[in-house]
Amino acid sequence: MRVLVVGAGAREHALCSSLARNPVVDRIYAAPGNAGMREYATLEHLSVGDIPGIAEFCERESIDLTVVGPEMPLVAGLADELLDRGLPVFGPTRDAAMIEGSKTWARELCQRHGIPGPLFGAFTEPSEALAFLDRLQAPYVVKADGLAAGKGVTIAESRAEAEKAMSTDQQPVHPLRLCKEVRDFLDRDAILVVDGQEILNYGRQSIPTFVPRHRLNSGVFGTMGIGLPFGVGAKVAKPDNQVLVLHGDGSFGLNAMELDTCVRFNIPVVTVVSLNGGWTADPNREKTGRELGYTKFHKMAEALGCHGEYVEDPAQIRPALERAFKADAPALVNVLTDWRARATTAAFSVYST
Ligand SMILES: Cc1ncc(C[n+]2csc(CCOP(=O)(O)OP(=O)(O)O)c2C)c(N)n1
Ligand SMILES: [Mg+2]
Repeated sequence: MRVLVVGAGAREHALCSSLARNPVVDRIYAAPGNAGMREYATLEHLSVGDIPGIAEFCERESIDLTVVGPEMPLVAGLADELLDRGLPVFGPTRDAAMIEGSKTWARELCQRHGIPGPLFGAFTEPSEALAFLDRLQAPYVVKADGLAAGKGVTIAESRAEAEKAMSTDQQPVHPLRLCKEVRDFLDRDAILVVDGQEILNYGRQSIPTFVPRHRLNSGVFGTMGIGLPFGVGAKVAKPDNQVLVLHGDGSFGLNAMELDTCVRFNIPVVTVVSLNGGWTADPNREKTGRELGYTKFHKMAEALGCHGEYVEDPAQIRPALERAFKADAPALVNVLTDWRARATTAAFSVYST
């Protein structure tokens, strides 16, 4: 039997490895597959969305069974096309795949057929969504509609508590307040880059982005320093979108001279530095080598030809952001933040900075 596996991820790798153990399977193809699957399958340069291409390949190579991994081609009708041509396929038709194609559709289906599920609402207007939340009790689960595609969920423990923590006008500025100002300022299609540790964790927890690929992070604990370079690349790729890089002061220092690149090539990225005076927070003043001092990055930026802002008062963050985005030049907003503010996160490993 000749089998084609459509997809390129870990799921499809597992499918190939299981199929390979079946004695009736003589040959496996993967479209497009990945390098790890070579052990089991012949890789074909076909994208998962190329429905006619996949169907023609099946006919040409006399494929006996096609196994489809990802939901995107299923929702686009790959199984329907293969069935129309009399080609056996393991995977739901377009209509059936809709259950993975839209969360709203899936929830409505469950509701129609009395399948137990949580109370839910689907909204396109933020104000309506917020009004709905007022009727519920925390925690809330928030999901974006559209292809499931492993987008995940946001679980909000308490809206009021979160907003309260983010609204504090303490000085030095709490990083969450800085995040709130950034969140409230950004356009919906803004590109956000965050790098550092505390500020990355706070930012991840509190500033949403709404457009696929409009968020670039430095990862869980790694590749620190890529914030500004990512921002430069993003602004070159999408000059008409707001590009804001939210940086820890330590991580910013690693590639700070990219401000000069911005000036030389006229790339008006806005960098906001959470100036907490060191690597990560240190509430008990116990970390050796943590202190970096309070570098005048805004002065450095000005010296290089950027627009520079220094902010200590949380109420001044927004006006500074407005001036930075209007400056028509690369800009840096240096915000003095609290060295004690340590973000709480789920532990990924025993390693901690
Ligand atoms: C190149 C590199 N070096 C070291 C680390 C370890 N590390 C992760 S976050 C961090 C401190 C970040 O400090 P800062 O950028 O000031 O952000 P803050 O946590 O203070 O908000 C360090 C040292 C790393 N991830 N990457
Ligand atoms: Mg820092």
